[in-house]
Amino acid sequence: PGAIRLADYAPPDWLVPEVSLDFRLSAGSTRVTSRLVVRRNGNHDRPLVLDGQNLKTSFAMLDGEPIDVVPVGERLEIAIVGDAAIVEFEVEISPALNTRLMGLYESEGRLVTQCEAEGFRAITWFPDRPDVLSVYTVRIEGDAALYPVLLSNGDRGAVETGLAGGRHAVTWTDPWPKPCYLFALVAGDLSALRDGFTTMSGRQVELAIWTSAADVPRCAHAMAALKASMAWDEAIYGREYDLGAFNIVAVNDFNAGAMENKGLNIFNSKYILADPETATDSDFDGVAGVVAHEYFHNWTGNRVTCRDWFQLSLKEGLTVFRDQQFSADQGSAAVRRIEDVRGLRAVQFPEDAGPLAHSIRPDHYVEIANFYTATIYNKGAEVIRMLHTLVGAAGFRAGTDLYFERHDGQAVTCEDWVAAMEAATGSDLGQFRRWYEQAGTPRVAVHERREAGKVIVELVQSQSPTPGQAVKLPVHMPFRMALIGRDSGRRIGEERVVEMREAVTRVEFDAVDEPVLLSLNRGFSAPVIIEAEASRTELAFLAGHDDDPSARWEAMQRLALSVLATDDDPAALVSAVAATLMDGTAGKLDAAFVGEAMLLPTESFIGDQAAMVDVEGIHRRREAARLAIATGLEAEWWAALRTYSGSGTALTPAAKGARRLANVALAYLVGAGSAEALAAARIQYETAATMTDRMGALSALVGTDTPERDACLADFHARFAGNNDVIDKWFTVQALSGRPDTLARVEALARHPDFSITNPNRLRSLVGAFAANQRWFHAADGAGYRLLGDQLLAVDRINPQSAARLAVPLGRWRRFDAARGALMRAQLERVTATPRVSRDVLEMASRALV
Ligand code: B3K
Ligand code: ZN
Repeated sequence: PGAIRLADYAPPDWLVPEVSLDFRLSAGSTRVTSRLVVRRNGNHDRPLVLDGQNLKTSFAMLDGEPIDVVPVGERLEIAIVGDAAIVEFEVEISPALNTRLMGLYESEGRLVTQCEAEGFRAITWFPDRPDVLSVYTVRIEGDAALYPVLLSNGDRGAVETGLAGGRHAVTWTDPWPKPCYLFALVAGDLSALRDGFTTMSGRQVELAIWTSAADVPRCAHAMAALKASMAWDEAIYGREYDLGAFNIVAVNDFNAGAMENKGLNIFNSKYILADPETATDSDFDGVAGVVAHEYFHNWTGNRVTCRDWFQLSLKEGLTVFRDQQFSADQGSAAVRRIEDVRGLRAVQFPEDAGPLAHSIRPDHYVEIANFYTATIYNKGAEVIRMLHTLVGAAGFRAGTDLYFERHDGQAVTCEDWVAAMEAATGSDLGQFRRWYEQAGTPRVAVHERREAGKVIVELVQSQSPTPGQAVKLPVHMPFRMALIGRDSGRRIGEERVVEMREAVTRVEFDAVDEPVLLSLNRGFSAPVIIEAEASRTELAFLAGHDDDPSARWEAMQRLALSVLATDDDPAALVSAVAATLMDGTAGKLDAAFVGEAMLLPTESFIGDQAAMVDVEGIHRRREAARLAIATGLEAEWWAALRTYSGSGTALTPAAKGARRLANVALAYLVGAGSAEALAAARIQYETAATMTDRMGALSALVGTDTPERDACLADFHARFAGNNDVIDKWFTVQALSGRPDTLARVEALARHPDFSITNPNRLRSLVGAFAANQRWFHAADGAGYRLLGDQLLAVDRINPQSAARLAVPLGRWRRFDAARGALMRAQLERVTATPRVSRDVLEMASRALV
């Protein structure tokens, strides 16, 4: 399939200032009539080009006269003589048969839309590109019993009741011009949790979160997060909401996490529904983070949108950064930053190091759905964060103000964003723009020496080639660093923000009379890989003393990686863990940080550090270290469990931190294997007041070979039968198990009546999770790869977007030994050789093979 190139971008030949849509809903066959006011854009004689997919067109009219339309593939050309015209269509679509979950589809009897990136073309003929902005009027008519609630973007207008055949209708108008990817419609039997918000200029906004009647109480956390987000965006960015209503709908079948449709956000229910009984602390954080993210898109995405899909990070990187800032402000900023960094390194770094590497502004793609990646989102957010660090909070605000002032109502580019930042702050971001073009993770090698008492540090940046990009130039980045006294354990002097630009940057610290250790890339100020020599003693010291939480956590990670890379006695790690744990119990560190620091790097992350992943060796050494930490500190873990458990259901940072640390303690205790620990886990499982604690006990038990494990797994399934988000957890916890029978269990679970490949969450909960289980997904005989290949091909016929995501883990084949690599490639080749495989999957599998 042909690639689409940034270099080929041309502005739209025709604009569509106004659209009216009329939906006559029915699950089997929905009729959509459309009326487009089109206007020639510029001086040319090219036809109007429209996109359409799976549309049964019953009539077309140009300026009121019927015309014959003959689509070529998924495009339709209409020759127009004047400079403006009215184009009308009636098409028929089938939501019930739409398993791709793009366009209008059915989920649990409701009708919902997903249009980003290119789903609107499955609803009606339209120039389906983000730089065509229109004002929409939408009439929705449907059976009043089946679809009592009818929602679309904007504000509700006329309501028609008592129509023939038990039907009713509602008309919505959205005054804000928007690209069609932000169009949304929802119809169904829904109940709302309602609330209100008064904006900074005193306007009233009606808020509603729609779901089934039974789930309404589970929307309270999302509602609180929505109100907090609205207030935060006013306080921090001066951005006010701009409609009289804000609606959110939770649905169970959804490809992504959520969607920022103007005034009508549609969410994967996983990111709305939460109560202590069914959601873990991290689920609660996920709900708040995604609600905030989608809300923040109202300005960064909707009011100012993307010119073309190459600019996706313009809205996504910026909006992720904004939601990260928001979450940091709401809870423990330090722990939040560590979690973001951990996520970035777990997913984005490997992406940047493999065949799927691309820059945050790619220059070509085959299927845009494949570019909703950790690079666009999370590395994109890191790039924005660096800008924030370079220009400072006030400069950044001046930059965003100017960006909104210049571009409100426009579809723009990453260049427009950087230019606004530059103009508002007077800074030179010329070299900084390379971050938008270059793929791959830069490395920074650190060399340190003393000259006349002064500490001289040389930072050397370099970057390996990535597919299609052989030459890399040095990038401009802020590198925060400080000195820590090796005797005093205190920071010496001020922290420095070094602006690296050249390949080599020399940094000089004034003479100090104490030996020092370097605290590097504090706050993870630049998304790079650090190469610095440090002994285990030095790392242990920094893990106990660095005054920057990210750097302190990083020292512990580096120490763990150093120990786990060898068969050495893990004693150094055990004592560093003990010291941090003691600092926690003594109240010197908060529990959430301690819980975070106690977690060993995952097997995948350990694997990422070496040129070749030693699957069995990593598992064996990590298990041995876990056992050493568990048995060496058994008394301390019991003490921690006693100190930190019983924090109830509160969602304060302190209570969440306590639960985290208590569950880490429980996991180590179960790992040490005493009967008392198993009994404690069983009791915690049974008496848990929160899903965090119930899941904590279940995860600890699931790796054991005990009757407790089987009893708790069975109870969990029975207890939460019918609750989709919780049953997903039941699949995931088993797919991630370290037990040797995991593969067989996953195979059996794939045949379980609750398993379904049509539901993206369920598919991810089992197959996606299993692919992250390094030890058993990478079983030497290739059975894990085969399972993934089978699932991928089965899903592809139903939902190509879901299927394409499953190709990613196989793309890491170069990092494994020849035998495994061949088995992984064999699955990718099997996929590319399958007839009628989707464009989504074909692109991913072919890129993964390179
Ligand atoms: N903008 C949507 C992404 C939809 C994904 C489509 N494949 C969600 C978000 O980033 O907010
Ligand atoms: Zn987004």
